[in-house]
Amino acid sequence: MSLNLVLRRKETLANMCDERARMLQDQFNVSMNHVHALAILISTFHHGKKPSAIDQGTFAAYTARTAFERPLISGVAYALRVKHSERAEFEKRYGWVIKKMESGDHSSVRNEYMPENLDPAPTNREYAPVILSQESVSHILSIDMMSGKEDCENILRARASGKGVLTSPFKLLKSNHLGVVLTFALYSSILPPNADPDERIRATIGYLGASFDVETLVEKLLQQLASKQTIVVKVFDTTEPLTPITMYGSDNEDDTGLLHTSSLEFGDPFRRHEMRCRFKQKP
Ligand code: WA2
Repeated sequence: MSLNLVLRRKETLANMCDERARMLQDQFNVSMNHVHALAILISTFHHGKKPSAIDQGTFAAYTARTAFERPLISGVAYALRVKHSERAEFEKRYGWVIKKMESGDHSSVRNEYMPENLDPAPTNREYAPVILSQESVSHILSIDMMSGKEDCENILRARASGKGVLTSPFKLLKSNHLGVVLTFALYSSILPPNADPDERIRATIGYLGASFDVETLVEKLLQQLASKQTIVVKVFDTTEPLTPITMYGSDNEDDTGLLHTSSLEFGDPFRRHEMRCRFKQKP
């Protein structure tokens, strides 16, 4: 192959990869901004009004009608912070028991993710039961999100930082698809931007979360470009550079030589991500 052809091929791959990375990053960022706005909506109309102006019905209707604003998100949900001393009162008021998240593989029929099949959350210092959810993720209603490893880590990091934070890729409940969860903490008062972590933790009243179904929604996004025959796209969480975690794409593909890596910025400075693209066929 002539040098000229190699260079042209390399440039084509770089352009295609950068274009896809930019599209994904843009859709990620608009989705994240809209989830942030939903957190403010709950703060204003649920916590800020007595009685609350939002219940499960209005939240489900509003989030369904605004789903187009969050193209990569399969569902949003709101979990309340409940201290152990408030648990009995909370369960009486809502008329249900705080449930424990089932761990491991939940793809089988036995593990069909219905809140009524779940065990009560074991005693803990505090809980984060889901009280409002988009219909698409109603299977997490009443579940204590602090009983799931990835969700719990996200909750702790979100409330100490005051920023939107992301989990590393993991299998989401029910769908069993690879994805990540985005979490924003809600506070009892408007905190100054420089509030310290302890002050933030003390003022925390709840957590707004969104699940990015990366497996399904990135596939849909890439299909719009109709180039699946040409290149293979993968997305990695490279927070630990020596052990990248696959976020999108299958692991075994032929090595066709050329590889292009495009940077991705998903807005959580604690995590690194990148897109890697290859041609499907050798020239
Ligand atoms: N939402 C949807 N599916 C999930 C999930 C989740 N978390 N975790 C595992 N599968 C209510 O951070 C608070 C949403 C978590 C928020």
